Amino acid sequence: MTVNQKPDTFNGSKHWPGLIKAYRSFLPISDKTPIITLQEGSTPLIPVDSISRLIGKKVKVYIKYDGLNPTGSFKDRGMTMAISKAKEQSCKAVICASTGNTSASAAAYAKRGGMKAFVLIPEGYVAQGKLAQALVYGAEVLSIKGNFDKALEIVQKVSDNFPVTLVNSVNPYRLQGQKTAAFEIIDSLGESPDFLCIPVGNAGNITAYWMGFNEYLKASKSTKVPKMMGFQAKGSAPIVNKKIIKDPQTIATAIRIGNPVNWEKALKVKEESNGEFFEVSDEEIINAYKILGQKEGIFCEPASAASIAGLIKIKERIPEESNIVCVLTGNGLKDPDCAIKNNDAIFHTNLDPSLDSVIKTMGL
Ligand code: AN7
Repeated sequence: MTVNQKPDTFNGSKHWPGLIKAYRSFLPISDKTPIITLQEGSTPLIPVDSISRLIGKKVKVYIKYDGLNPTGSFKDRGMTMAISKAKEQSCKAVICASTGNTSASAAAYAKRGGMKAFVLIPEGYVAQGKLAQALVYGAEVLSIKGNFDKALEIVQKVSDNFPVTLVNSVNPYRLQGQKTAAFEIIDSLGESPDFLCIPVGNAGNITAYWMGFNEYLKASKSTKVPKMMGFQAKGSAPIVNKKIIKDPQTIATAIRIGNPVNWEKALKVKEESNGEFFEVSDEEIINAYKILGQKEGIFCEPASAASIAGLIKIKERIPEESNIVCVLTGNGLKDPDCAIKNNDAIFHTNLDPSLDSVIKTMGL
């Protein structure tokens, strides 16, 4: 199986129109829906040979680099749908709880659609890049002295009682948009992979991918579906441990979630796909994060590296010659603090600004 080049024309034009127009016939869109888009989607599927070699057994590993979406995460796939439908329903304001990426995406798309965006975030646990985005896109940011799960509880009540649309993944349009990532993988490979490895927080994305793989199977675009392998961060792994985590902890703040809203759906995905859930430690996450950076030139945020960390952890279970796609959900630039603290670079500082000192330091 080889990766097909994306066609360089789309409906006769060289311009990718965004995922709603590209996959319109698979989405709940009518002629009346105003399409609010930043031309999200069409992200690269990149072979990562150093990871393939690490797994061995002639497997082929690809990453779906969804950190290359307009606001740097997969959330844009769901947000173009959620905000377009909110606009269709004449909504004036949206709200979400977020570990960071949803707030950045909601803010960007709401503003593009001429709406207000309110975002609730857990104080002290949102990576700097994500907070910067929400502020620059002009969201109203409400930072609470509590975790994501508490924030979600509050925004659900706000949207139940006030004319503000909830754009967390309980909004069904979010998953509709996110399922297009599965379409793109099959469009690139010409077939479904054997395994999909994906980080799990609220378990919306794993649910959306499973929907996408099944819809493409039904449309005869593929002949099989993958085993869905979900990875949670140790310390924030309620599904793996079969219990709500009151005070979730992990370096991967994006998936620092103790009571996933799509928990039941995730269990169904696991069962139907013959998949499995595992937890990966912060150490395993950072190891995968560094391999991607140093060996592949790919920079993702720590939560995303959980998919690669998970694959490495379960490599004994992977059969020979499997095709595996690992989803990299968010861009590395989202979390510069993590990057600065966790790398093996040689970084010389305080040098004299002279040719001599530079040459000497370089060992030439
Ligand atoms: C990079 O932004 O929940 O399992 O509020 O940002 O669908 O929740 C983020 C989740 C994986 C988990 N990777 O996806 C939020 C939020 C990244 C993420 C997940 C998130 P789900």
